[in-house]
Amino acid sequence: MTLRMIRSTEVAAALKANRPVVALESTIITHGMPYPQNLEMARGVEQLIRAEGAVPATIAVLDGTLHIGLEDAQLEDLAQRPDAAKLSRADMAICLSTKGTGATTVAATMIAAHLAGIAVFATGGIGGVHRGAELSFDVSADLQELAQTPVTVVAAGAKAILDIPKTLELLETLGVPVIAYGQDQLPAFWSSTSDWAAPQRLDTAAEIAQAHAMRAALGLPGGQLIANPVPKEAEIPQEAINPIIAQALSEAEAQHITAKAVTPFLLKRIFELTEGRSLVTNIALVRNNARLAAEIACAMGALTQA
Ligand code: PSU
Ligand code: MN
Repeated sequence: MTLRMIRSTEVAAALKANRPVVALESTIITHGMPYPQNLEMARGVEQLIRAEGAVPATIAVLDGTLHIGLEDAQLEDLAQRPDAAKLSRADMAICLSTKGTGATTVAATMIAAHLAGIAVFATGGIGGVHRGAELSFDVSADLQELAQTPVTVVAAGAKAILDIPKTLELLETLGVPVIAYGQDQLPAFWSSTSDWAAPQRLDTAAEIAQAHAMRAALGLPGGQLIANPVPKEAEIPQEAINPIIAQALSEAEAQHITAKAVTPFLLKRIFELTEGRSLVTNIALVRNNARLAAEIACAMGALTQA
């Protein structure tokens, strides 16, 4: 079997010229947000990255081909495909070999980005250790991926629907640096702060790029997680979101939602229960992460030229 991988015209040109590229995932488009806001978000994020002087590479599997960068018509089509699979590390090869179509999670996007030579990736929030994981064993494959694939992932912390302290413990065990950007506390996705201190803090994109390069110099596998707080004006404070998260979680339990369906179910219920406010915040934080990721990609480029 040969892997069919196509780089968009824009991405191919940027990689060839060693210009900064930022990878973007597609599960957030197909499973994380409703149409048409998902498409607007995806297009807007790509534009922001270009405005910062980098090139966006949205990653997905379309009819058995791994795409690194989507043309606009492909993006538009994917945003309206309810049948797109949710692909993590375990699912990617089968989707490709059976000529399927699917959107990549954080884990799968990291794998594809690394394969294509892209070192920075922006998303909303990574998957992590779910609440009640001591019984359900529900721990996202995103965490192990951060431990083994050398991509710097910019997120707004772990999604607040998760068990944040357990997620931090596991990331520490796996040797993944968790770096809050510009503050001491770990951000919690919809909220800019949480009750937990971040293990590390860095204040500039250049420092983040240097830390990425130093990990490689040490011969360490794996990436880094950058926890970038949602802008204050767009956040939903913890006191407001926590009871809604609790309700969504208890509904998921009552309806026996398990495995891959858990995260999309919770995001959808929180969207409904907040009457759309969670989506406004989600879009704001993704945009904020894209901006920082583009700055980091530019700083990495400056490092290799130095
Ligand atoms: N961030 C968002 N919305 C999402 C996700 C992240 O703002 O939909 C997706 C990512 O693709 C992440 C996945 O990898 O949720 C985690 O799913 P799970 O918990 O099943 O591993
Ligand atoms: Mn899971």
